[in-house]
Amino acid sequence: MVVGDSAFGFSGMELETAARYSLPLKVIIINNSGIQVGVEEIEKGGEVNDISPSALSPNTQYEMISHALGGKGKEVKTPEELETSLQEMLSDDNLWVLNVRIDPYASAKPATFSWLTSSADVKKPTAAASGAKL
Ligand SMILES: Cc1ncc(C[n+]2csc(CCOP(=O)(O)OP(=O)(O)O)c2C)c(N)n1
Ligand SMILES: [Mg+2]
Repeated sequence: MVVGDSAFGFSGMELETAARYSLPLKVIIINNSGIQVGVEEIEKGGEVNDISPSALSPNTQYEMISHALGGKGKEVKTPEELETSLQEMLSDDNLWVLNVRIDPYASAKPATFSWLTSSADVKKPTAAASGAKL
């Protein structure tokens, strides 16, 4: 399962379900420290009222939740670590969480599905091109 860091906040405790049923679920968290923007106020040590509710703490060790449940997990910060950690995770029969720390300021690639985003900078496919019938 590939999930954003904020989305993991919505559903992360389902890892307990996976652990309880001994399901070797593999979770890859794409961690950009929140919902796209706002982390700069946390990094500057800003006042609580200056911190956007869309920003999440960059140093949250999401992978430790898997350890707490008897699974395994790693924080990943480089492409090389991603490759070795993916290989380790996929050849292991445990519950796993990879906390993949990416640049919070990285721009998003254009989304393929127009219903997935309302960003003004995303070029939306036409109804014909997307195959939409409505
Ligand atoms: C159950 C549920 N609640 C709320 C939303 C609204 N929602 C869409 S994207 C999103 C947050 C996305 O943040 P993140 O998972 O960190 O991904 P990012 O955009 O940072 O890549 C939310 C709350 C949703 N889609 N589903
Ligand atoms: Mg995010």
